[in-house]
Amino acid sequence: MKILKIDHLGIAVNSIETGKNFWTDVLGIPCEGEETVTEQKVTTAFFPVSESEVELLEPTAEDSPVAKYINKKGEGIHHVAFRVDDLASALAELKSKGIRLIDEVPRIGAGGAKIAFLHPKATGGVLVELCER
Ligand code: CMX
Repeated sequence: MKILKIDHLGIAVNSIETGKNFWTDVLGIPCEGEETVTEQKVTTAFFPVSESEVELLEPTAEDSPVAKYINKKGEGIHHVAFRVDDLASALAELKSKGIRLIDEVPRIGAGGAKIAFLHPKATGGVLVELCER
């Protein structure tokens, strides 16, 4: 598998409206747009920084994985996403190495990207997303 770059850092917030003030007003990074990903029960907002992005994640339901995370750990860094050249083959390789996958097959995330998550118990405590655009 080939990791191309850090695609984005996912940050869990209670409210994008409130949370984005730091990124836009203080750091001066314009918001590229918001999108609700119904399947993931989150609304996302992207803030491009050079070749990577910061992604704010606001839960849209109490049983959203992001709501569960905030309830347990509070707002903050939720996941790191790496861009790969071929997600399906990366997942096959990781599976063959015994890495616990949350998503065995790619699914569609924000911006139409193919995404898949690796379980934090298999990565040293970090929720890792792989994405292909
Ligand atoms: N980072 C690090 N550890 C995490 C974590 C995270 N984001 N989320 C959960 N964990 C840890 C928990 O702390 C817990 O550890 P302990 O057992 O040591 O306490 C363990 O993982 C299990 O967590 P849980 O609270 O019981 O939650 P679940 O097992 O029900 O779900 C997870 C955890 C990672 C499988 C689930 O959140 C998931 O499937 N995530 C992937 C999907 C996702 O996060 N979508 C939102 C983003 C969508 C997008 O970017 O588009």
